[in-house]
Amino acid sequence: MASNKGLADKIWHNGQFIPWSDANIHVMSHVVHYGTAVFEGIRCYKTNKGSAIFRLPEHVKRLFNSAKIYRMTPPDFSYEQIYQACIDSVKENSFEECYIRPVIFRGLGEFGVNPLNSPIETYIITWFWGKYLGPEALEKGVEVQVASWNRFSPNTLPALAKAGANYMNSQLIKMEAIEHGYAEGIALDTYGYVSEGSGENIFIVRDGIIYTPPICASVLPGITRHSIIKLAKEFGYKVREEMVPREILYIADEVFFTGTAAEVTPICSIDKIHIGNGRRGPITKKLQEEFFGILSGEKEDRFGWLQYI
Ligand code: PPE
Repeated sequence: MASNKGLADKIWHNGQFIPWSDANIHVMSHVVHYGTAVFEGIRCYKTNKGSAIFRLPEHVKRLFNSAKIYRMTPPDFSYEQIYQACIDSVKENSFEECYIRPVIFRGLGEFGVNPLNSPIETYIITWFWGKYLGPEALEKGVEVQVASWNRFSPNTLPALAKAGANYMNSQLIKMEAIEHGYAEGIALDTYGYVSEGSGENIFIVRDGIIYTPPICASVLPGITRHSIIKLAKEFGYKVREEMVPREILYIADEVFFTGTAAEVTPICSIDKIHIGNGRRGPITKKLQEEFFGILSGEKEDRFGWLQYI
């Protein structure tokens, strides 16, 4: 593993590897003032057949989609080059497992809201990132609250773009949860339906049927979400992407979060109301075992999700 306490020694910047300590930007950069960034979060896992990146094509595609929405597609780098640069970043830093964070932003150029005259900078950062919601979360589950903050309304900040500025909303949700002693918050959309966590999608199990909010509920179209839907359907469960009223959360049999960082994390209580028996539920466990089984190489990668490096 790389030195630097789990941080990469080298960071990819506009086609070249530079030392960690040189990866700095000017305070007048557009992104600093206006949040002009789109990014990805990807995990590389240590499998029994070597290191492998999980669903790299989908992540790079989403990065380019986010950039397209904000008219900041890197002029000098193609999808294929960024794809390869993610693989190279893991190799260059000798990571066996790590988190990969490509970020595209507007740098130092013309000042003022208009972003078009500020250059597009692309970086790929890697580091070791452990369990997102605490070491015991995957088994014991987390205690969460419904946030007082909503996700953004349609046609305000585009939820389908993974943009830096969206995370100001996430930060409000997260800080409130932490202040109240919870691990995370679940935000509703502006119509009052369940949306997602500050950095995770959400699934609800009720009477053997699995529900998750549709993409029009101000959610990020999660790649883990997509993977869990696939696995659940393969097991024969009915999966419904439909609007979820808040109170279904409290009377659900199981609720869990999904995300690259959070992986598949059970939720044991919401607003101090126990979910099911207050422990990780059987369907959550089954999906976790299948998910982590593929990521460790123990179960067959029948969907071609792993890119060996
Ligand atoms: N919703 C939000 C708002 C979100 O940020 C993420 C990922 C997801 C859903 C799940 O998407 P996916 O990773 O494709 O399954 N959040 C990333 C950033 C977390 C952070 O704290 O930074 C992540 O999990 O990598």
